[in-house]
Amino acid sequence: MSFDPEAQPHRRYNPLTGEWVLVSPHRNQRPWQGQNEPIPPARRPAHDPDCYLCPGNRRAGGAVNPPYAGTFVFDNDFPALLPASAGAESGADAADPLLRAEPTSGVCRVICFSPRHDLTLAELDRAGTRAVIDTWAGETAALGKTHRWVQIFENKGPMMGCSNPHPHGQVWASSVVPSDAAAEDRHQRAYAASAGSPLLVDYADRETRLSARVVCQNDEFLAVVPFWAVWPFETLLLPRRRTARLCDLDAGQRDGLASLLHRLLAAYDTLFDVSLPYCLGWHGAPFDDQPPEPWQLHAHVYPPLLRSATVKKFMVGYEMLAEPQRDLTPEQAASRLRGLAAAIPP
Ligand code: H2U
Ligand code: ZN
Repeated sequence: MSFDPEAQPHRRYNPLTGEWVLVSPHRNQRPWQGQNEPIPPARRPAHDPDCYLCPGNRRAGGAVNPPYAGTFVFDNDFPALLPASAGAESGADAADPLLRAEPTSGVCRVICFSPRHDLTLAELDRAGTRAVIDTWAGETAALGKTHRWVQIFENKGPMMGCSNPHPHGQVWASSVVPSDAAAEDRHQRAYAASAGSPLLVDYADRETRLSARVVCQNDEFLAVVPFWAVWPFETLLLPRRRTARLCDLDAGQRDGLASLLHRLLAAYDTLFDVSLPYCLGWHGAPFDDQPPEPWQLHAHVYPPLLRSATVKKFMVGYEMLAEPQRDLTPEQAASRLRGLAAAIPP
């Protein structure tokens, strides 16, 4: 770089999506001088008789949850996608290029991470985290048989639109590869075709060598604040070995991921003395007729907070009309998270 990225405004390129982010480090030389406002943790019971997701309780749709002891998956009672009905996929009308629509079908499920109403993913023990990873992998394999895209995600905290504090995530599987996944697909295929190796495998090598954006790592996984991060404390989780999809992770990788995920999420919870809200989701190779090799499995974690438990980053103004912008540099965010992650006991 022919400029000082610590002091001068510059743009950074996201090679996964083809989008740019404006970085304005001069606006925020000391990003942590803002007050941290601790919020007392809300104590929750281990079982809440009014929770739709707790074992043995009745859901909003009327079904009763079994007395589950590990993870528990059920079909969303209010799904955004519906299974294909006969002939529904053939109704696309391309007659007017300005008024395009196409039918789409799919399945939406809810994944309860634990029967314990009072825990978060960050607070599960390693066997509990591993069970969540196994469930994510199992759902990916099962739904990938009949859908092109399987999106695993967790919305955590009311700030991220999460409807219930019971630890849970979702899986939406669709007949089409959605827009963001399609962009990552195009960029990873184009990169692999010209470089001869997967984009995110090369990127992980680069970040391991440079270390400035590494938050934590072990033999199987790496967590970095990506060079092109948009959200202040955004991270990207990458396997060290070539792995196209969640269901391809072997036992050693799953254990490594469980331990890295715990360290990262526990560190996040110490950042602003609050159980950190975030959106976490996995991207792996689509289940289409293309070879999966250009893809490297990865998770994006997007926490919305900027300066304290109560000050979030707003994606407004320039972000909505021009392109995303950040003040705190990814290197500053990584350095802060790295310190917190190092203090988490294994
Ligand atoms: P979120 O907290 O991320 O919104 O996920 C909760 C999902 O659980 C939501 O999609 C579903 C909602 O439709 N749900 C049920 O399927 N049954 C219920 O009884 C409550 C919530
Ligand atoms: Zn509950």
